[in-house]
Amino acid sequence: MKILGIAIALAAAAMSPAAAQLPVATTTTAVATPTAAAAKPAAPAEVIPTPGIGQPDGRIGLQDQVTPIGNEAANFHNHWLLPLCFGISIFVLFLLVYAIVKFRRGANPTPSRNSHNTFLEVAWTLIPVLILVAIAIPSIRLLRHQYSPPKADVTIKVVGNQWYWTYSYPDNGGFEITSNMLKEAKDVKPGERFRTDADGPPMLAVDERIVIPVHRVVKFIVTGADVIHSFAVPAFWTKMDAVPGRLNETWVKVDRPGVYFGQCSELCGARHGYMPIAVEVVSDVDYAKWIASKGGTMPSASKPATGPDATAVSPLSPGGTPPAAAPQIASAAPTAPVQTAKPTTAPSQGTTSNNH
Ligand SMILES: [Cu+2]
Repeated sequence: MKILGIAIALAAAAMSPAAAQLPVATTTTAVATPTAAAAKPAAPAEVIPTPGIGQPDGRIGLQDQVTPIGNEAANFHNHWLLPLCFGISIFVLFLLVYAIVKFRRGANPTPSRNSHNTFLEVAWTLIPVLILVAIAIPSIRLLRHQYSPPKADVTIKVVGNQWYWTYSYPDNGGFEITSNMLKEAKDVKPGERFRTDADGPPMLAVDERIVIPVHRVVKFIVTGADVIHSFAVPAFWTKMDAVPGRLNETWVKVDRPGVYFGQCSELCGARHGYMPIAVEVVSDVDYAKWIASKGGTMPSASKPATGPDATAVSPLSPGGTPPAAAPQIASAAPTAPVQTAKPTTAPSQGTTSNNH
């Protein structure tokens, strides 16, 4: 009910020009602490995207996969489904051409009177059944792996909005970031931030990336604030609808650090094509630094989780719930309110987007 309430509030707010302000305001109250005056720790340097990894580069086929599920699914597709489709298509084409040529009227003035052939009938029933079984077994195995996720180390709530994404980190103090597409230099007002190649390709780069730790199980809880969106990152083999009033869940475990791009994949209105997704995958240490720079806390962190051993001694998530996070916020020294952690970003651009 609480989530539904938030969704309704967001939907209502989306009708006013101040829509994008709301998530920020809510977040600020959530993490405001007596330590608000403390200096904001520096965020780790932004990761530069690698061309051809986590983004389209003109090649035909699937993007290189960086999750175990993605690898399993891509292997199934590339080495089993695709050859099978190709083989069946070629075989049917051969039969067609063979029948057209061999049994043409000119070569057969007296047509054959055959109507039954037991061997052929058994074969053309049995072989397709075997092919379907051969597809079903790896397919169901893949589904089982996909839908039985390991225990999550990090949980992130993903909300689709017209037309930007907000991400909140309930395990890390509940702060929220708003992610807007970066415009090209020619499209911005003087002084406004624009896209550079360090941010990513045009139409995919965003001002605030989601940051997740490498080799960790990250659970995404996905919902929509206004209409149905879809949270999709091709290199992770992830695509999950963001439906208002409903919580969907998906997960990833990324094997290599880097930046991976995706897009909203459900037609959601006029600027559907302008709400990309960018995920930055970093080491545990950099993840803890980034969390601290946003005013968040690491679960069960009695000391600031910025040292090299910090994440080694404290697992990223003990399965903590939001109430458990409250004392952690108070005990973590280098926190700052999220408002100060977002100097250049979303609210203004979010509002701009809505005005288009
Ligand atoms: Cu959308």
